[in-house]
Amino acid sequence: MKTWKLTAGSTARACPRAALATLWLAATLLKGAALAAGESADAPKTPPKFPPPLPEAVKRWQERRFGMFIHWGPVSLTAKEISWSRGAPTPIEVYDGLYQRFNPTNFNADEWVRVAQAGGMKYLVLTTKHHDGFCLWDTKLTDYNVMNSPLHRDVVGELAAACRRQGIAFGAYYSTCDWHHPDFPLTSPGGSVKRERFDLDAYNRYLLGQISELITNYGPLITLWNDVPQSFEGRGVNTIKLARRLQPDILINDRTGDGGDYDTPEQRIGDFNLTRPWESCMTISAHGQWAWGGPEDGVKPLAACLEMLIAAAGGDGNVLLNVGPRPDGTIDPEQAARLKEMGDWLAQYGQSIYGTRGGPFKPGKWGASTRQGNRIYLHVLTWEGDTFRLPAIPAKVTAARLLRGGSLSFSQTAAGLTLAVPAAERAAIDTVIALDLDMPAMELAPLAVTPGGPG
Ligand code: JFZ
Repeated sequence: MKTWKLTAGSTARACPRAALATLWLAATLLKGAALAAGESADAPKTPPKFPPPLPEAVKRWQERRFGMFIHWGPVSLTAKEISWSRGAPTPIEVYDGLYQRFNPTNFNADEWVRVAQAGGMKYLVLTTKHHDGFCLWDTKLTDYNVMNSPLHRDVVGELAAACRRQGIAFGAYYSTCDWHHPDFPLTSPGGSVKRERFDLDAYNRYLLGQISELITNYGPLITLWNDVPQSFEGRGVNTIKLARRLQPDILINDRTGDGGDYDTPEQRIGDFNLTRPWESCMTISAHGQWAWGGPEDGVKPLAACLEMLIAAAGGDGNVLLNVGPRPDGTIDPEQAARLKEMGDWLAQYGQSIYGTRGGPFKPGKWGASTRQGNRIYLHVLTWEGDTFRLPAIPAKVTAARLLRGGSLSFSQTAAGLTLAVPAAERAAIDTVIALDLDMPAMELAPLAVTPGGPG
């Protein structure tokens, strides 16, 4: 059980984010200890508190594999982190007044979607409301929204429509906690300050009302992406029930206060898991910032970006890669250019990512494997010599080839598989090899590849 409560201790005041992270980690460790102590899969199952997702909805979402996360709002005017900079370094009154200057006249939803498409991304998730409480849509439930900024345009509505026009799925990030809302128990900085007066039931009604607006006015949504359910344990079930009632095929992430349909490892790639769906959320920013970080923020190298996607697909997970658009409404050309490079790679190798499942060879330093039909795709990232060895599989490999062409030698014995690709034939980042089998690749049990890389 994850706990999201914050104690208003001195550490929390000095560095709320770090304190929050520590609590999160402690909860995760406790959970691990409980599992080790025998609370295993065999333990009597408590009935699920909410209806499960539709399996076909999970499957369609997994097949997309790669999505664009967008963190945006008036905070982009400061180049500081969204919500976490409210209170420190930006004084609360200053932060809360930013929307009065929020006039990103170059915002063009179709252009954002084009950037996502060029990056090979198949869905898009926008921060409709982050922890700072500002709403990017025409909500009837608060005046603290984009219609009252000089922009005076429904950003969520325009983006949802552009996604529909261009055939990409749209999802809504909606922060569970709200450090601006007077009924929410915690406020800035970082949710570390407890309000004297609050009304969590009233806030929960507000949250449900807003989620209802988002699904009804801008749906169908591929996902409802809740975040940081401080004080919300036991209430998430209401969110999930409402969302499922309004849209039976919606997916809901695990940050509602009561879990959800998929896990969301943050700023790291999830572990290999074929049973529990997951999606890693990652920043393209070199400094790990979610919102616009200014012209010096920089982007991660192409190799790092592709390796995220390859390791995630190999572990059977998705990647939601974040951009932070600028205060003028455009996506930073440096971020867009990196995405275009990823899209160019996917245009060549997409068949080894989209619509595949992870395994059977578990991901590691060596690389990763994906599979579909009677085929395994090997993504070899690290070579130690020309030869590459893999453990034996109970299937006959009928053909082996380099996906982009070129020569490859291959043999299969009872001991395993041996592949050799001369250095000149290897790709700079990822050498993709297709192995055709005499049976469905999903029937193969997962296998670890020797640490340090085979060969
Ligand atoms: C959360 C947000 O706070 C962040 O701004 C961003 O939106 C990201 C996708 O999600 O990040 C978190 C959530 C929880 C912790 C740390 C960062 N935590 O509990 O330590």
